[in-house]
Amino acid sequence: MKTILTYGTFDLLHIGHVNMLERLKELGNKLIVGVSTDEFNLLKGKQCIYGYAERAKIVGALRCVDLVIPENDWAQKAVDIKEHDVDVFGIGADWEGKFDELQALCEVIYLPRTPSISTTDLKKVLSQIDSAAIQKIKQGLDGVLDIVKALE
Ligand code: C2G
Repeated sequence: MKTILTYGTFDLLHIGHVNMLERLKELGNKLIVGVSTDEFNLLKGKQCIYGYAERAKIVGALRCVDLVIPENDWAQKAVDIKEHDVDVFGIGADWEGKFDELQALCEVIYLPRTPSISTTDLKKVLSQIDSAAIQKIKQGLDGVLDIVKALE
């Protein structure tokens, strides 16, 4: 049994997340994913759309994921690696070099991210859709008000 471990927020799960998780699973037989709790995300400066329970359930529903654990702090990785007898710690290349100290406990790899997709971009697109729709409704209502005024 070759166990792989990774961590992340996984808010608004998208193809970049799925590509990473599937690539990591291909490296072994068991993939454990530490999903950042809401409290830890505040420390990471992230405001999520989905709370921890939803994000953990969505990630856990992926065929390539065997176990989801909560990620409560930066320091738990070494404990998790020992507790789950992890062979490989893997994460996106945006973290290149940040977790090299874990090489004392297991193999550490940084995989390329999927380009041009991020939760931050998705949030921006969603907010623009909302405002565009609201603008259209407002224009329509203004038109109706003009007609009403003309009939007065
Ligand atoms: N990812 C990716 N391609 C993207 C976006 C994300 O490969 N376009 C990867 C990231 O590199 C990471 C994983 O998907 O390995 C989860 O990304 P995030 O949810 O943004 O998590 P992050 O903030 O990187 O949290 O202790 C480690 C942290 O909890 C990692």
